[in-house]
Amino acid sequence: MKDATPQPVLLADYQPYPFVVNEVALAFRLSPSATRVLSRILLAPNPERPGRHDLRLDGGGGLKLIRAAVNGRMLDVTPDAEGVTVAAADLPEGDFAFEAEVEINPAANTTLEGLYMSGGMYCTQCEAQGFRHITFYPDRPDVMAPFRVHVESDMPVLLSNGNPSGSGKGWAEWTDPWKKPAYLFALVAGDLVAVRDRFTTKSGRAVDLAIWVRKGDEDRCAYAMDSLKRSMKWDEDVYGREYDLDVFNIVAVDDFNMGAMENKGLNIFNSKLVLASPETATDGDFERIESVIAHEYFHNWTGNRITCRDWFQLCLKEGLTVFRDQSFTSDMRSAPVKRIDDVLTLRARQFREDMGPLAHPVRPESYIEINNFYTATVYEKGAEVIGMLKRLVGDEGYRKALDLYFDRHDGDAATIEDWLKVFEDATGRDLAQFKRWYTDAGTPRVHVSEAWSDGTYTLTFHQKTPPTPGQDKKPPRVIPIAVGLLNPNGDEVVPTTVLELTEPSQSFRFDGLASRPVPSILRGFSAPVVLERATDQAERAFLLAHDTDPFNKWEAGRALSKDVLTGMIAEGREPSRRLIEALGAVLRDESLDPAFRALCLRLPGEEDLAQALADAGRVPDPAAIHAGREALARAIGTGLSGDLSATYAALESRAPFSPDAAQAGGRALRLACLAFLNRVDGGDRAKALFDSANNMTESAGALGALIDAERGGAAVAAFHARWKDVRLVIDKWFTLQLVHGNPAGAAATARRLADHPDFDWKNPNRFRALMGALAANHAGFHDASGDAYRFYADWLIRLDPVNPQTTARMTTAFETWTRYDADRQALIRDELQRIAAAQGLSRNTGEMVGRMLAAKPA
Ligand code: 0A1
Ligand code: ZN
Repeated sequence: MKDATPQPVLLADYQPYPFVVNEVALAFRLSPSATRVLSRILLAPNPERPGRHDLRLDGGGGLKLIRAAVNGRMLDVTPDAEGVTVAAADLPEGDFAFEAEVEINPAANTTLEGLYMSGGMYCTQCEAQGFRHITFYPDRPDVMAPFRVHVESDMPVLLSNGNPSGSGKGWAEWTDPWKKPAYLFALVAGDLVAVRDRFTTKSGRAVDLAIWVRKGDEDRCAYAMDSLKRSMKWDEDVYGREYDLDVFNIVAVDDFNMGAMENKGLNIFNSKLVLASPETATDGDFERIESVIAHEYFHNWTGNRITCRDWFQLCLKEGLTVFRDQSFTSDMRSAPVKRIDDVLTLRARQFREDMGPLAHPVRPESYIEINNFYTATVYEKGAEVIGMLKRLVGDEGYRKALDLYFDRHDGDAATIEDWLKVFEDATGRDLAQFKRWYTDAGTPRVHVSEAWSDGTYTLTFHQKTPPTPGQDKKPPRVIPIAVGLLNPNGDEVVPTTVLELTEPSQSFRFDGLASRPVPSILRGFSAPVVLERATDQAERAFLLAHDTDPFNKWEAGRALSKDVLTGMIAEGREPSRRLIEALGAVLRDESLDPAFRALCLRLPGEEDLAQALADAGRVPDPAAIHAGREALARAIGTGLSGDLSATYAALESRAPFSPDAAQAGGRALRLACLAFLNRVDGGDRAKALFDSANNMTESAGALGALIDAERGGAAVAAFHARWKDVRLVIDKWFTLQLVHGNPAGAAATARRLADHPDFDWKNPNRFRALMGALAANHAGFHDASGDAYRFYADWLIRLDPVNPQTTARMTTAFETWTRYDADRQALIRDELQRIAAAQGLSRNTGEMVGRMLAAKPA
């Protein structure tokens, strides 16, 4: 697996492929350990690359070349480790057909990329570069072609991209009329059953929808199907985009490295993002299913019809598609709650990434292993950048630009330059400075100060972006800052206006005010920046009570909680009465959406507090953070016990379960109350809820609370006994035991659970359920003994040769290592070095630990 010295790929080196591919025909004879793949590829010289060129085709180590031919003439070629070359001299001058027969071994493929087997079925994953493990091909997104696929197998269900074009006993044929890059190729063969439905597009095309699952799972597909139909309708209504084939198939697989994959006409999903019933899935699971089904469906236009020229442009499809799925969820559920959730994720994952050794631009300029760049920066910050663009050009400008984008680039492999150009052409706006959001890494810090005299209020902003690996100097960016002003009595005197920062320092004046206003800055989180402003707890409490912007209302409470917690942790202060009263007021305010109240009541997590402390120049102490957060939760539980109990009791629902946002919000608020009450009632309510719950949201919530109250024992066993045959629920069983309870015992619990017969470590969901949960337990993972670090690194070393992609992603548990004390830094550095030195380490994991080790401790 190990390359001598893996060379980085550079954006600056891009060149078009010397050939165009006009057609691809593939034939598969499936067999678990010896599948034959026959390919016939029609090529022609690419006028963009004049002259004669060798034909270079990608093809990974697992391919056994049986024979190859050009225009029917056999070739005498020997593949190297990464592909095969046919010399220009062996190629005819004009069009020609390259044919090959290769043998591959899907049963031995544990990497879950290329063609592999999961639970007895064949399945593929080709993004980013999996197709080269199936056959020799120009495996790059700018080579697009129509595909015809013939499959022979004794499996009853044989699926591929496009429309079915023939079938008989033991074979099926599929034709995809839309040209596509190889990363969108998919093939599935298995003993599957379909849950079917139908959608008629606005121009009258009838589309047969099917979700393919294992027998017995059919009754957990309804929500995914409903989400699919709503996504199809939404994309027509909001973006004017219709579906373009006669069938749309979704397959659920248990072994999958990521969430899901948008293969043309044949989406493949991690089963956890398809299967759901009230008994087995939480409200969070339902919401995630809805959004990922939408995400993959939306890729049909943003990703498939218009794809990326090269992998540096990944955000072109991912940032835009995340932005689209976020808008969809906002329309389906509560927009303010969705915005707050998205910002929580952005800060927890992307800000963390942007502040550490793995920081990179939304459009990177170099990579060693592209699979390491499916990151929060490319996805989530990529979406934020589009949100800003929309804010700057307005809703109408955005719609015009998108119409132009689809019109101009349909069928293309496009770039960020193309994307920005449609906005410039549609709106007349110069986006040269805006482009820095794509090219410069790092989270800008925006410092605000204010002045007041004679009815004039002035806000002065300074922007500065800290250096990131490989980028020291950062010129100023365009930053849209949405601002509103409130009167001291709480009335809004200046409604939301968007200020555009373009300079390092800039002032904005508001005239004719009767009294000094209270500013509400960065409303709706109008830009992905860190806002720095000297303020006090009284003002935060005021905004929590009065701000008309729901995001900033929540943000004020959040900032207040963080101030109080960091004061408790770093300076030994007492829990704040003001905070407890302010939270009490929110809790009692029935005019507010329960889901919003639940968010306001959720205390910042320990990782978030570590980040806040590090940001303020302090060294975070994980045990002290845990203790401080516990102390505040207890103080709130005691201080608000009456209100919390009343709300908890009032929210008990007798209605039949529905996963809709309204019911889910009620459950979220109820569990938020339980989190505090649990600290004062010794787990009694949690026990009663666990015994009576008829849905997974409450069942899992109650089990977590019982473990926190150190009363988990019998419930943990009962939960396992009840769900032992439902994999996705057993994943939760592993996770709950690691994210709850006394962190001092987390590493020991992890060791014990890794010995459990259900710990099927080669299954990525199960591996993450245990290891990911350990890493998510901040105080447990960072226990001063270093035991958790060691255990975690041991497992990464073990997983790497089996599944390098998942291993590499999970190394990010260590990405924050430089923020801790010297002892912890030394412990983590040792583990990173131990991983780096592992025999035959993959390029994926090697790149990640190499970048992390290059970081200089603060
Ligand atoms: N394009 C998919 C994500 C994805 C990426 C890589 C994969 O395998 C390495 C799998 C899925 C999406 O955005 O949903
Ligand atoms: Zn995507």
